[in-house]
Amino acid sequence: MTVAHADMANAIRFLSADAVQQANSGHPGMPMGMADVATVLFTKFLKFDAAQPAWPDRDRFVLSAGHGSMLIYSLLHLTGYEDMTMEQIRNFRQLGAITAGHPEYGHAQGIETTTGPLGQGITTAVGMALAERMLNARFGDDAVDHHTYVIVGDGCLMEGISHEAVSMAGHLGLSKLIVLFDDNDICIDGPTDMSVGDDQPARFAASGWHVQSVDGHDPDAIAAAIKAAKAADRPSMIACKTVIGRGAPNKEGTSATHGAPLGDDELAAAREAMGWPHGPFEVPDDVVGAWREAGARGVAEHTAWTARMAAMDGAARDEFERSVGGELPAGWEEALNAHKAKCSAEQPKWATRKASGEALSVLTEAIPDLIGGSADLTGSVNTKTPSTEPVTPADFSGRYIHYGVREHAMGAVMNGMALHGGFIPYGGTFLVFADYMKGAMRLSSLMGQRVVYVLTHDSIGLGEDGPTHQAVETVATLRATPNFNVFRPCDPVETAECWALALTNTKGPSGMVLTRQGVPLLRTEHTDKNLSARGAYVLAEADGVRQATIMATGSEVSIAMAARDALNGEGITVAVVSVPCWELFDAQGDAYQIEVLGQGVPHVAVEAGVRMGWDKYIRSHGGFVGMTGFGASAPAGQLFEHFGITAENVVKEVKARL
Ligand SMILES: Cc1ncc(C[n+]2csc(CCOP(=O)(O)OP(=O)(O)O)c2C)c(N)n1
Repeated sequence: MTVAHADMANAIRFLSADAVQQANSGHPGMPMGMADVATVLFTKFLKFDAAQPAWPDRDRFVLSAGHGSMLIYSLLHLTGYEDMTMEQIRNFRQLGAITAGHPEYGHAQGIETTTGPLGQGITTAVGMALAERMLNARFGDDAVDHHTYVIVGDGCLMEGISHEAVSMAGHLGLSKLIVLFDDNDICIDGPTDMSVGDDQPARFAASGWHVQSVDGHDPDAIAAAIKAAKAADRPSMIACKTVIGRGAPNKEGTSATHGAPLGDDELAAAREAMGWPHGPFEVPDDVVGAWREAGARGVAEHTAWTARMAAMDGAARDEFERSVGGELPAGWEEALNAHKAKCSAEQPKWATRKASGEALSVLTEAIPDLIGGSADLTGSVNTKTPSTEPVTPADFSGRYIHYGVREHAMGAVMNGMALHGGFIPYGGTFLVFADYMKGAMRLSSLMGQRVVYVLTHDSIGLGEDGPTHQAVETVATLRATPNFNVFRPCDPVETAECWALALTNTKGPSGMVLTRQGVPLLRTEHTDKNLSARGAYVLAEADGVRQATIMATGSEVSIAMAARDALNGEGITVAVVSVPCWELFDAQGDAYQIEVLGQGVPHVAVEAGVRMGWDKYIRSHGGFVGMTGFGASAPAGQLFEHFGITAENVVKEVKARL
């Protein structure tokens, strides 16, 4: 006996509403409203195998409207994902449960990305859909040929980042991206017409999308629309007209179903109205059986895929497995060490942004998984290399993405590429614009994704562009973000070392904070050892008993060295410590920190940014030379003088503490 669509959808509705009721917290309205759409998608279209959640060629499903997390938890439970037990559903939003308030990547299988900050999901999905096309261009249809489905609400589409995402996907013609819009006219404050009047289908169409509008409670209409979307040669958006909280007789269609449990009485009335006589967390066996069948629908396709992979040329298959597994290919370290040795020998006076570009030339040649890009600042941030040809709508075999002036999308799209697998994305903009993509950077950190943010023009050292462009606080905010490694290398050798550290960290993102202005080469003696790996090290020991320690990062390390020379001239012997990465230094523990910083001697730090955070190193009798406010517009040399970030002031700070 086949189970009716209505019963399948009601299983989602009531599991979701019951879990929210039990937790006394959460959002029942969205899962109840989108239950019909989700049922059609998961039972008829989505290519997945609940028993093998990591199958690389599965379709990706992203719940961009992450507040409706019970929708995905219900789906994962019903389709038979092993870890999504009824116990987990009952423990929705409780400590230790995998059913967190919003879907968290890594907590449960089948959650492809963390969502909750509205707009991130759809943009991350653009990155996944782009990665799919790029991996397809490398390995062919037999290995990679899948769709990315996204559920968005009005909230996601009001967020600015969604405009960047929609525009970018339309431009690239990502035809395997299908967005299902929960078009329910309700958000938290009430009806959406209080705050937005956009014609969403027209907006998507204007960006080159295929658009349709359907009754989101009519399973046949939904199925026909998804079928047409799959056949389209463009990304596709289906506006699904739904009733939020569908089934709750007194609350449906209102924002009362958003963000609060329905209450026992309303929940009982909903059971009555929808013909669902089962108790809380009860799903009848035939309905569970039908859902489990949906969860196993993809087994045949998965088996066929496995057979195609087995028949593939061995070298190609090995390469596919290596890149999807996130392993770096052999040989890159030797190439980078040769580059380091060359820098030490030739001593170029490059800006570190230029040094980064040179290191990337070596790395992108050795590592085909590296995908570069920039938010319309390619020539300034030095992210394009001879090995990375642009990705275009007509050819996805390239390795360089022109993100356009879309920093926020760049961050989220890079997250999507990293999550999809097969690629290590890096993207560049000016450090000060990290604020524009901070939402995505935070999610890279939270999800532990290997994404590298290239952040140039890192201080007043950029000069004439003035205070709007001169980051003073940005490095501190990035350092405050857990699991985000901030690298501020002092010269080309350290820059190469920091790139190596960023690429070998598979558990989180990195920021490469780089100068616009030239810096002298300080690491004149070559070693294959990565001296930046411990976060800080003695660059120049004191010529005698250490009387003080000067520590610095980036372009200020050379100022520290000049101060050391000046102090030496006065018979004061000080060491200079380069601190390219606080996070790695902090991970070393006390013994190494004391060894490097020295005990019982004054510490002076110099960095062309705010002091926040430095006190943990400069401790009680320390000094700081840096910025206390915004910068100014003038040539860089004058600005360093004007703001007192000079060797003379470092000398003064040291002497005042002796
Ligand atoms: C960036 C961001 N801002 C605000 C919120 C808080 N928030 C959660 S849901 C929501 C309203 C979403 O409305 P809609 O997408 O229409 O969802 P529905 O009410 O239909 O469930 C808001 C403002 C958030 N999660 N993310």
